[in-house]
Amino acid sequence: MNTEKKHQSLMKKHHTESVKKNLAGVSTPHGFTLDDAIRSGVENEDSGVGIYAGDEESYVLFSEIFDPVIEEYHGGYKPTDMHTADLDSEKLIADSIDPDGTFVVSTRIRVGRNLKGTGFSPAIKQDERREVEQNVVNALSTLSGELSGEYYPILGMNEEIRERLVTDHFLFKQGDRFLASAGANRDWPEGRGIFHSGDKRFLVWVNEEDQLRIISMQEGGGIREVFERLSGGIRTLQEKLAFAYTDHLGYLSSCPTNLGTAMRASVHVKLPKLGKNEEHLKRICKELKLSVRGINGEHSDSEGGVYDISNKQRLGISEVNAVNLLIRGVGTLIMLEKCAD
Ligand code: ADP
Ligand code: DAR
Repeated sequence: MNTEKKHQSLMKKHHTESVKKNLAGVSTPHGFTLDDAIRSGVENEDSGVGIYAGDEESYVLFSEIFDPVIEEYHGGYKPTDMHTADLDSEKLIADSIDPDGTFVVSTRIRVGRNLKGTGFSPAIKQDERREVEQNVVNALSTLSGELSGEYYPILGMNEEIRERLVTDHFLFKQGDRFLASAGANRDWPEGRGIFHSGDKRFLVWVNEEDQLRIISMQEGGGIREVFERLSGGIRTLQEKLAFAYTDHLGYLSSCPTNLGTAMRASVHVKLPKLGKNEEHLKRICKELKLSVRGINGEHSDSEGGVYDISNKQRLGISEVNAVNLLIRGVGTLIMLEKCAD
């Protein structure tokens, strides 16, 4: 008999009889219901969170379940707390995460954004997704200098080019089973695409898990350059696009794990000695408020002793503070790697 306790997602934990009773029959302006929101966690019993928002109204109308999920995932963030944004690179504590250039292979910072008043990936209809794509592409055409580039729809993209972009960590694949259950893969690949600058150091994913993933990345540990490129791109885009934002939850994302800054700042870093005991490495990272991933995206494995290390906290922390936390944490990991046998 399988005696192993079934993993319980945050959704399952907070999907109480009161929630079921009070939210039955409630739907958002995009026709999104509680059953729609929890479907991913119901269909994927190994979900860690298991709930997605279909639009900004989901976080208000379904707050009886979203609030406790958010509070538990984001380290006690209360329904009355306020989020503050800060993209001032002057407050960064270092120019490079690895000045000697011996451990950090590459640095990437991404933020998620969704357009105000629209359906998010689990609820958006086909015509609205096309409209979002067009509005974003129009805004991308205003980027200049090192940020200027081209938009490439995935629909009709040469398969060899698409595969190479994914292998080289630039492009996204169709959503995983969690996103599929959430409805984010409907009409794939129509309305999805990638914008990138000539040097592929500035990229924007269109209509992946969020409507925009704005990305700055480069080889090495030059965190200040990566941050300033990203904040410059965000500044230009928000002159043309209105992003869904509230003082309480910051930038609104389809998955509640990405609220607030909606930022994941990551390095691919060589930690072969610490990696010999991955559970110990994960415990150290937890202490440092860092997440550990493999190097080919979420749910992937490490390769060659290289790990994807990033900030865990996204909400209730500013962008500069999240990046400074990564800088300090990776510095500690590199020191421990040097001391390890
Ligand atoms: P997200 O896009 O939500 O940050 P993923 O873990 O799915 O997260 O990463 C998306 C893609 O970006 C993957 O191909 C991954 O390998 C790549 N990636 C993430 N961090 C880095 C990094 N520091 N250097 C190079 N590629 C990275
Ligand atoms: N796999 C889902 C979502 C976790 C966070 N990752 C995102 N949003 N890509 C889960 O509930 O475990």
